[in-house]
Amino acid sequence: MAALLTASVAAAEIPRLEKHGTSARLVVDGKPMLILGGELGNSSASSRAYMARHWPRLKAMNLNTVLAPVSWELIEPKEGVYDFSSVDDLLADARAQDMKLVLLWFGAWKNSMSTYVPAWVKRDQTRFPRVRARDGSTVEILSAFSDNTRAADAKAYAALLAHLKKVDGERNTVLMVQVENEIGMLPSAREHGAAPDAAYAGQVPLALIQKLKAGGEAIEPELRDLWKRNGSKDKGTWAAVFGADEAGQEVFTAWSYARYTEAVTAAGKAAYPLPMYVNAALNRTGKKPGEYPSGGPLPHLLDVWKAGAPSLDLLSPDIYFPNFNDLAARFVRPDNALFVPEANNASAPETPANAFYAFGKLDALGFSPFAIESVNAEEHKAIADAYDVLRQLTPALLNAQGKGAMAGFKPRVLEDGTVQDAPVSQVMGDYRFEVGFIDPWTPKASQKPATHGGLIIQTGPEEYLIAGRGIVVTFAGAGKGPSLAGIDKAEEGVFDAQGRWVPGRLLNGDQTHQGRHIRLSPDQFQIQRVKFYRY
Ligand code: N0T
Repeated sequence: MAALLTASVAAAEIPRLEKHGTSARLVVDGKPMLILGGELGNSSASSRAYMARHWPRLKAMNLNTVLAPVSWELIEPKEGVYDFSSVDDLLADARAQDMKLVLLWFGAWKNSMSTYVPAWVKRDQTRFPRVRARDGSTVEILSAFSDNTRAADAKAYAALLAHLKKVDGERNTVLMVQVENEIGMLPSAREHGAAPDAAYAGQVPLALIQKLKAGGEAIEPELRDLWKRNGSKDKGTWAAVFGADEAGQEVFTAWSYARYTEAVTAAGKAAYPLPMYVNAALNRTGKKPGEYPSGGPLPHLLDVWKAGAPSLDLLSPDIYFPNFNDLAARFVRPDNALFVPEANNASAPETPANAFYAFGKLDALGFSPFAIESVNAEEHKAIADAYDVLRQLTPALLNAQGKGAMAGFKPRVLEDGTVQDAPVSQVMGDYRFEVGFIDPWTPKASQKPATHGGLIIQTGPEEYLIAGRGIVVTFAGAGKGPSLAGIDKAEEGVFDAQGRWVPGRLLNGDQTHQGRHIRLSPDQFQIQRVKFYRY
C-alpha cells in the first residue's frame, strides 16, 4: 500500500532538474533519465500522415525522446482562438511508441526570423512592429521592444503550457520546452528605431552590472574583456559600459532578448512549470555580430542571459561546427548543465561519437541530432547502435555523472576541421589510460578518427566499463604501487532489461593484442567490461 502510494505520487510529479554532484540531471516520474533524443525537421510534425511512417523508425533508432516543434500559427490561428490538435496528435503518437517529447516553441522567433507567427501577427505591423536595421530597412523579424508582441507571445505560450498541464500533467510525456528557436539579431548587431534607440541610450541595468562584479573570473572571458576595456564601470549607458562598436551593441541585444524571453518563460512556468531552455545558433569566429545571428545565448553571452532570464533552466548549444568538444564544453558551468538539442545533422558521420563525448566527458543530460527522421539506412544503424549502448549504460552513466568517475573521449577537431587524433591520457582511480583513436588493425587511409569516440566508467576499484567505437585503450598503474598494469579479465557483453551484465566472448589473444590493449573496433558501438591488475 505504502509502495503503491509512493509510485502514484512519483508519477504525478512534474519533470524537474536536480543538482547531482557537479552536474544536474533530469528527473522524470521520480527517476533520473538521460535524453537519447532526435529533433524532427522543421515541417515534419505539421502533418500527422507524414509522421506516421516515421514514428516506428524513430523508435527503432532507440530514441527515448523526440524534439518536435509547436508553432504559434497552428495553435492560435485566430487571435484568442486556440487549436491544440497538432499538440494532441504529437502526444498521442509519442505515447503510442512509449516515447517522450521535448516541445519547441516556435513563437516570435525561429532562426532569427518571425515566420512561425500567425498571419494575424504577420500582417499587423503597426501592432507588432518589425526590426529596423541600421540603414532603416525592415526585416521579417519582430522587434523585441514591443509590449504587444511580448504579451501576445507570452499569452499563447502560457496557453500551450496550461493545455499541457491539463492533458499531460499526470503522464509526463513532455519533459521540457524550448522557448523560441535560435533567437538572434540580423543583419545589424542591434535593433534601430525609436524604442530600441531610447533603450540603448539608457543606463545598463544594475542586475547586469552586479552579475559582472559578483562573477569575477567566472564571467565568460569575452564579456569580461568588453567590460574591462571600457574601464569596468559600475554604471553608464550601454555604449559607455561595453563600447559603441558591434561587440558592445551585441551585449545590449542579448539583454533585450533575454528580458523578452524571461517574460515568455515566466508566463509559461506560471501555467505549468516544466524545465525550459533556449538554444543558440553558434557563431563562427572572426564574424562580427550582425553577420551572424547576434545576441542569442552564445558562449560569450551566457552571463548576460543568466542575469536577464533567470527563469530559464538551461542555455543550450546547437552544434553543427566540427569543433564539437570545445563548443559543448563552454556550456558546462556551475550554473548550467549541457543539453544539446541540435547535435549536428543526424546524417553527419561524427554525430554518434559526439554523443559518447557529451555524456561521458561533459555530463550531458541529453543529446539530440537534427533532422532525425531523414537519415539513410547506414546512418540509422549508427545512431541505433550508439543509442542502444548508451541506453544499456544509462544507470551506470547516471550514477557516475557529476562525480568524476567517468571520462569521454573523442578527437578534438578544430573549427577549420583539423582533426587532432593523438592519444589522450586520463587517470581514473589507480589506473592511467591512454586512449588512441587510430585503429591498429584497420588500414589508416580508410579511417575517419573524428567518427571514433567512447567513454570509460569506473565501476569498482579495478573494474571499468569501456564503450564506444574506434578507440584503443592502453593502461598503466597510477599513484602508489606497481607501475605496470595488465588485464585480469576482459569481456564483451550487454546489459539486459533488468540491468544485469550478460557476458559474450571472453576477450584474449588477438582480441586484446595478447594483453596489451582494449580495442573497440571502428565499425560497431559496443561495451567491454574489464578488470585490470597491477604488477
Ligand atoms: C537549425 C536548423 C533548423 C556547418 C538548420 C542550425 C533548426 C535550426 N539551425 O537546419 O532550421 O530549426 O535551429 C544553424 C546552424 C548552421 C551551421 C552550419 C555549419
